[in-house]
This record gives sequence, C-alpha cells and structure tokens, in this order.
Amino acid sequence: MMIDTIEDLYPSRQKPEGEWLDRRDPVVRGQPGATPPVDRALIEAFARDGFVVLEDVFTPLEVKALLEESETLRRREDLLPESRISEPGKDGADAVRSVFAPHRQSAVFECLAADERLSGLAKFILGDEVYIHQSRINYKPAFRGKDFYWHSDFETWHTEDGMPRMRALSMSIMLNDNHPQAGPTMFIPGSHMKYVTCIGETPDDHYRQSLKRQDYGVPDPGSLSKLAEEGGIVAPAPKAGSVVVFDCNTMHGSNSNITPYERTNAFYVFNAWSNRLQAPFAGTRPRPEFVAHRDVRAPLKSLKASPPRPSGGR
Ligand code: 6CS
Ligand code: FE
Repeated sequence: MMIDTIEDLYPSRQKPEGEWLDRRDPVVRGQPGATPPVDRALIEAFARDGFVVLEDVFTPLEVKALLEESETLRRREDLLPESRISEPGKDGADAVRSVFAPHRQSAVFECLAADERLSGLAKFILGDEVYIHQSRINYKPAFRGKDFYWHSDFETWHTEDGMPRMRALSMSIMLNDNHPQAGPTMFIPGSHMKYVTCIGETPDDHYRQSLKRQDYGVPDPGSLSKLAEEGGIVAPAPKAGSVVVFDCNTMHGSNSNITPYERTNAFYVFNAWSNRLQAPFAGTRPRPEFVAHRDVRAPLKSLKASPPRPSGGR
C-alpha cells in the first residue's frame, strides 16, 4: 500500500544558504461565530506582531502555588529520564535550565495545561481542538541562566518533529516578575510571516545538544539583521501572573541572566489536533516523547479555571 507522504511546505536545512519562504498558513483562524475569549484588540495584536502579552491572567495565590510546584520539580529525583536539562558548560552542571513535560509529572501543571484561560484561547486562535505538543519550565536561574539563541520554534518542530503546518502556538506563564535585565524573551514583531530556512544538517539526537544550546536550526545573521531592520526587537518584561502568547513561527531568543533575579516561566505549546506530528521532515529519528508528544489519544479537555492553592497559604 502506497503511504502518501505529506508534502514538505516548509523545507529547511537542505540548502547551503538561508531562504525566505512565504508563510502558507493563517495566523488566527478563529472559530466562526464565536466571541474571542479575550479583547479583540489582543487577538489583532497577536495576528499583526506574532505575539501578545496578557496581563494579570493568574492571581498571586495561583502564581505562588505554581512557583512552589516548579521548585519541587526542579529538585525531584524521580523525573522522567532526560526531562531535566542543566545549563551548558562545566559551571552549568548543577544549574537547572529546564524541566520538560511538567504537565505529565505534576497534577498542578496538568491542571494548568487544561486551564480554559489558556486552552480556550489556543482553541480560538488555532480554530481547532488542541493538545499539548510540548511543555517545559524554564528557570533561567539567577547569575547562570544561559541564552536561548534566535530561532523559530516551528523550524525545529517541522524539521525535527514532523509538525506539518504552522498551526501551533506557545504560552509562557510568568512565575516571577520579569526584569528587563534578567533575560526576558525577545521577539521580532512581524517575523512570523516569513519562514527563514536554515542551513546545515540535523545531527542525530540533536536534542541532547539543542535543549542546552542550539547551533543548528538557527537563522543566518544576514536574515536576522533584515528581520530586525523590518520589525525591530521587543522584550516584554511582564509581571508574575502574565502570559506571553506567541505564534510557532515568531523569531525569538533570550539573553543570559547574570542578575540575582530568577526568571521562571511555565511554557506550553498548543498544537491543532489536525496538525499532529508526522515523520520528521529532516528524515531523522523522531525526538523522544518528553520533548515532542506523539502518544496523545484525544484532544485536551478544557478545565474551568480551578485555581490551585499554595500549600498552607489561604
Ligand atoms: O527544541 C525545542 O523544541 C525547544 N527549543 C527552543 C529553544 N524553543 C522551542 C522548544 O522549546
Ligand atoms: Fe523557542
């Protein structure tokens, strides 16, 4: 039986230099007749810029509970193998950079993934049922949190995970007040409309390196300069409880954190149910389940906002 291979609409890491391809997917699909779950102006900003900041989504009590749980996860000994990523370099070994798949390792983060304040908005924007493609807690530890070089998430998720179309988005929940100097995520407004292909092969088991420091699947300096010339660079530094929502193809990165201020955020990637992963377009072996979820039997059921309570605090 012939297996019809999915056409690769976004080929990357195949040519000796970067190309700019047009985006072939709408940014906001919406749900016909449905009222957006947030101000329409916020949806329009997301469509225009490729990201938007939602202030005060979670209460201080909720944030306290989430931060406590993120600390527990940072230290837990029984995490899924490989799901805790330390910072790169010899001095990074005992500094936790990320814990992946918290929603599969903690009831608190499982509830958060389904919280309708997040999943309801994702369903509206993507115009489909959704599921979690990937989640992580980024700690960006004080003094030693290293950078995340510029990249389009979609370029990696398409090339290394087999995500067919640009029909996914990320939500980053701030668990402490962001300081402009502590390495907040930087975005290039409007960059989501261009697909900047990358050069170079994809090494086998690239994730072992890329989750610490990404050297492949990053755009060339000329393309980055041109994108920044056209759209500028912004670095929202919102308060704890805010949520930054960004399109899967928005160019972003973050600088190292040498300040005493931790920058912890919980990060969920919502993918459209109709956009589930196929074989990686790079032809490489699929990345492990903790970083790219394939074992998902049904779309996410949204949970009414059920604010978790911190232990003790009432
Ligand atoms: O490889 C990935 O899937 C992850 N890497 C980065 C830097 N952003 C997207 C994603 O979390
Ligand atoms: Fe990213």
